[in-house]
Amino acid sequence: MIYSVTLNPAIDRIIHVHDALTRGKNNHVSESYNDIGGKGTHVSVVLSCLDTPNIATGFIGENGKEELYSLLMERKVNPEFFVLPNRAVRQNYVIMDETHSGSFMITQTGPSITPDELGQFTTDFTGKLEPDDIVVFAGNPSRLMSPNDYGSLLKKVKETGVRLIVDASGDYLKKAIEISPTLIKPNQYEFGELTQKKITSIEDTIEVMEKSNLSKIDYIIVSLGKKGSLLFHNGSIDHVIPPKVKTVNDTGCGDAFVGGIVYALYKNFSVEDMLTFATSVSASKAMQPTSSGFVPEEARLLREQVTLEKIK
Ligand code: TA6
Repeated sequence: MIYSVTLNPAIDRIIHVHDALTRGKNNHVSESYNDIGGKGTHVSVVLSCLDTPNIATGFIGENGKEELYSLLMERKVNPEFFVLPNRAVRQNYVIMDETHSGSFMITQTGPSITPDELGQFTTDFTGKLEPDDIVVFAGNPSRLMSPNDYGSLLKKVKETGVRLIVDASGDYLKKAIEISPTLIKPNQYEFGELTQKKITSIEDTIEVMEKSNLSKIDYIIVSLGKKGSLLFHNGSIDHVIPPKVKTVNDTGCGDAFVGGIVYALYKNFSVEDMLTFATSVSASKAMQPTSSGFVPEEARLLREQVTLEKIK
């Protein structure tokens, strides 16, 4: 089974405004709608779009649970979250204007989790896991959870023998690499923060990677936005370049990419196929007005425009 773990899911309130979003001015809404927020949840939406059974888990506030569950089930995702009584699902705001130069993301902190609840979730979740499962922790927990608590949860999950994929940032990513997960996918900025190095180019990324002590991690994918992604695996380095698409909503493109990677690992694709597939999924996501989801047929056509370069 594939499990996506979102420790701090959200409902995204997506708002389009006329003209350019401007301070001090009354910005008029042209359109607004809601979608699934959080990152693991988006990985599950991609897998369900590909008719691949998966379970979306993590923590969820009691208030707002029904709305998020119905959004997930509309997308054929099977939610099995640990419910936090008397607390609310966080709401994030994704604002887009007519400049089409990317979204504004405003995110809430999310609910607190008691040590007992964390302990109970850890026991329940690790008790379900089988060694041939794939587990994806995507998105940071709420800032109310310490990196140490996050790290010990990951450690207990890793000890079950599953393939563990982590998409996190900052101190949470630092904690994750201590347990050598199967795959991490920092973006250029997060990789720079992790290695304490200023990274501005593909060459910088390769140089820093080759000097780093991250070799115990099977797959390291550094996403570079429109410049594509670099995959470091077994001493080889591959660079994938995405197709040019008309971006409608860039929110969740990184999550969709991770969803494509997970599907490819599950289907035992070659690393080349894994990269081109995930890149086409992410490109199709960019063309959607929502935060999550993609169109498989569209991704299939876009994949022909994806470029792969073997660097080493
Ligand atoms: O990656 C997109 C997204 O998951 C949005 O749906 C939005 O909810 C936000 O990012 C949440 O990010 P965070 O890092 O706060 O978990």
